[in-house]
Amino acid sequence: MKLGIIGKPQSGKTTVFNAAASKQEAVGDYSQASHRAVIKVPDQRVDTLAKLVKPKKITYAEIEFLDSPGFTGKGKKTDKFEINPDIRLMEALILVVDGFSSDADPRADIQALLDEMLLADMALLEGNINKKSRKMKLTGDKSETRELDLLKKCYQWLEEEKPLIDLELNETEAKSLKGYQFLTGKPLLFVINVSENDIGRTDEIATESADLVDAGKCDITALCGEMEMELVALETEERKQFLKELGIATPAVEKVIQKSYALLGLISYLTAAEPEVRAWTIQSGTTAVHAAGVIHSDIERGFIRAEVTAYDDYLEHKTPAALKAAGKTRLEGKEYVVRDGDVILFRFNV
Ligand SMILES: Nc1nc2c(ncn2[C@@H]2O[C@H](COP(=O)(O)OP(=O)(O)O)[C@@H](O)[C@H]2O)c(=O)[nH]1
Ligand SMILES: [Mg+2]
Repeated sequence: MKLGIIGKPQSGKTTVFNAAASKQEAVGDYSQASHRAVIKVPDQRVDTLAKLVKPKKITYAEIEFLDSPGFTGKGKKTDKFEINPDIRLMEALILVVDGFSSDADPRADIQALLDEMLLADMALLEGNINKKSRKMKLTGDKSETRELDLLKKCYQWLEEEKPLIDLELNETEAKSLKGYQFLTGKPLLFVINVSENDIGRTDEIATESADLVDAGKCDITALCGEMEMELVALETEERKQFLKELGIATPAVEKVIQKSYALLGLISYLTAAEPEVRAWTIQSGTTAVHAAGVIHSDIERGFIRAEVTAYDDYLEHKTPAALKAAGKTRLEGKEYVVRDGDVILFRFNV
């Protein structure tokens, strides 16, 4: 999963990035530097299975974070968008909003960021519409008429201040738009970055602005980036203690990851064998045979069956033999729809 961190300058993007990726990049320096990191997704299920199976290797799912400047936070009043093209390649965007400074106005900032994303996509569309129209006029080539019409339809949609993720497209249309990587076509997670004093009010603060975002494709959460950044610098035990004292059940970074998974409709299944215990990320609704393909195309091609155990049953019975004896391991065929937390052993033949 690739997550882009954007927002206006000094909103705490790099702070949140550091917290998410356990990095120590400079914060508060007004620099326009981009940072990139790949992290292992914390997953208790992987840890627990590893304790039971004692594998040679443990592999977590991975997330790539890209912290990149690019928004002014001036909304419609802005006159330039210099978005790092790499941001367009991210699957979902995390928009960091200042909720800590004395003149913080999260609602206004969220609206401004939404406006700015609309304008950035409109600018991209306009450029392409002009280019295509000109080319068609010069060459008389009509082959791109359909795409041009589609781009115009998108432009009109944005003019009505609606994000492209809400525009219904058929498969062909979706395919021809994919390459443009429109910002408003991506799921968004707004992160309101609050001060230490408000650490106990994060839910309340998130709720105050929740009406601005469209549930399902957008989500909103609040955290204290600075505190989270300090947390990751601590040793595991120290961190646990610290969290407990603050009355925090899960570090906010994990919440951000969970919400991003949910927005993208992603789930994980697990494999638990002696060579390796591993989490695999798939789109929710994926069938067993395609889930197998995430491991290797040979397993998909030569798929015979999937031996599936629910994670909770695995915890209760602990070994494959006990699971089989208790009838907790099911044999499933190609069309079985994999669930989050399924522990799967694929049988295949190539
Ligand atoms: N009080 C407080 N200050 C923060 C928090 N997060 C960031 N800051 C401060 O805001 C400034 C900008 O942070 P930075 O991460 O560099 O913002 P960026 O420009 O969006 O990358 C720095 O001085 C940070 O120390 C926070 O959660 N609480
Ligand atoms: Mg920064």
